[in-house]
Amino acid sequence: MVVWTDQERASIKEIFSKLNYEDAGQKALSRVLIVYPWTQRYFGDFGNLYNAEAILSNPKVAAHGAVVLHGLDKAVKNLDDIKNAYKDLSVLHSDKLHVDPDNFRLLGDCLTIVIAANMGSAFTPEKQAAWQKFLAVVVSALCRQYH
Ligand code: HNI
Repeated sequence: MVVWTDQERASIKEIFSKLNYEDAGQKALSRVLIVYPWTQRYFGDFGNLYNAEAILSNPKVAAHGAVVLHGLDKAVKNLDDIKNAYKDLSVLHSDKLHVDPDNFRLLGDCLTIVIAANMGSAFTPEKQAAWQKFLAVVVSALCRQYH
C-alpha cells in the first residue's frame, strides 16, 4: 500500500485546489496530441487534429481534457486506494480503448508542465515530489488491468 505523509496529502490537495479543470485539461491533452502525435490515433472521431492550431481550438479535445482531469479527482478522493478506484478505468483503457499504457506517463508529463506554468514558484520541488509520486501511483493503477 502507498503511504502518504501529511505534507504530501496537503501538497496534492493544494495543487488540485489551484487547478482550473477545463483550462488545464484542454492544455494538457492538446500538448499530448501535439508533442506526441501518435497519440492522435485514439481520437479518430474528434475531427480536425491536422496541426497545433487545429488541436488547440478543437472543442472535443477541450471537453475530453476536462473529462480526464475530472477522472483524476477520483484518485485525489481515494488516495489510500487508488488501485481499486481505477479498476474500471484501467479495464476501459486496456480492453476497450487499447491505449498503449506508455501514453499515461506522457499525459502526466504534459500535465506537470501545465501545472508548473500555472503555479509558478509555488510549485516548489517538495510539491513536485508529492505530485510525481501521485502521478506514478495513478499510472501504475491505470496499468494494472493490462495483460
Ligand atoms: Ni483516458 C476516456 C481518464 C489517459 C484515451 N479517459 C476516458 C474517460 C476518463 C479517462 C475518465 C471517460 C471514461 C468513460 O467515458 O467512462 N485517461 C483518463 C485518465 C488518464 C487517461 C485519468 C491518465 C491520467 N486516456 C489517457 C491517454 C489516452 C486516453 C494517455 C490516449 C493517448 N481516454 C482515452 C480515450 C477515451 C478515454 C480515447 C474515450 C474518449 C471518447 O469519449 O471517445
